[in-house]
Amino acid sequence: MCYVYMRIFSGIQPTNILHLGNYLGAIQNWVRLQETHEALYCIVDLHAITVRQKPEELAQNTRRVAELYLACGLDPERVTIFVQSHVREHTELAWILNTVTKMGELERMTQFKDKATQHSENINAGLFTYPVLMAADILLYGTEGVPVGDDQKQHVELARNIAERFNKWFGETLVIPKPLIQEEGARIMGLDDPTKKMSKSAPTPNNYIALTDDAETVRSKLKRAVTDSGTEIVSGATKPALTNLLTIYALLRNTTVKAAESHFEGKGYAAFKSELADTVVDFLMPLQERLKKIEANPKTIEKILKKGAKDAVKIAAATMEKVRERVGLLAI
Ligand code: ATP
Ligand code: LTN
Repeated sequence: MCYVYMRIFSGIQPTNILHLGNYLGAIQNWVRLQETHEALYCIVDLHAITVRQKPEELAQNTRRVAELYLACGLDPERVTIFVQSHVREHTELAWILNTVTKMGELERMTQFKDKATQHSENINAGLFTYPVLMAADILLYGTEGVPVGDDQKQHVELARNIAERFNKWFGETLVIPKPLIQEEGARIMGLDDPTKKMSKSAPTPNNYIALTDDAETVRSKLKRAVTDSGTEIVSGATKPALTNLLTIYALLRNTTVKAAESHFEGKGYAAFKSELADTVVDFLMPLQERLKKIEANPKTIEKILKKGAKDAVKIAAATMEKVRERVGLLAI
């Protein structure tokens, strides 16, 4: 077998509980990639604070994301799992990269525009330079591939531009990364509004299925989920809601949307939604069982995060040494 062995890096913000969009758009791919790649998976707590967080909840959410990484199938023996703020080099490189990034580039970022609208009471400088910190995350590790959902493509492209400019100004230093985006599931839409992505900071929990939702909650959220006009269970440009629900069904059943459409031919919305709910529950229950076992052993997570930070620092510190020298910062 021919393996492409390259270093990959990705991260999730501990802003709330993870949802099916995070799993199908990102983590499911991360689990596959761990077999063939050298992977670092980060919990990006410094990104999370660009939106106000309750301090007592942030630490808890950070631990919870680490637990969910394991429950979803990431293997700490194979991959490096760590918390962004435990590796100080992220903020140091971000500062230097701020000086290589143009205001206009950041003004074009659609996530900034969305978040600035959502949080108009707190449009802070960190929210604006968020993509620079993300570029630092990626570039610190000589990352070649960044497995993310479609919404993050623009940020990874900016990281490429920043790296190219840095190399041009200071000489070949940083590896140019590529986004790794799966075709299906790259953008799971909200259950209450299929024109916007499923998001953990959506105004209502009816927007998403959290990985920790119990069976009853899943059924009730899917029952309420918006559908399109008509009676047939089919996907297509004029059927955004059904396309989304069929995609979730197909991805969890390891089948195609086409096959799912044939399966539901002649059946109504109620039958479809009920089978979809069974599918989601069958996926979530074993995951939640694993989560319970992981939660019962808090020391294990602490050990994994400590070891992860130690391994990450080794790579990050070496990159920073090179970067400092290239930029001309005095060494002592
Ligand atoms: P928020 O909405 O609070 O900004 P989020 O739900 O978008 O958060 P992130 O932490 O920003 O979650 O994203 C983690 C990963 O999950 C990223 O790779 C992102 O691309 C992916 N992702 C997030 N939402 C979706 C979605 N609806 N469909 C597919 N992938 C998604
Ligand atoms: N911005 C990303 C989270 C994130 C990330 C990263 C993803 C921060 N740093 C580095 C990949 C690589 C998001 O909002 N999903």
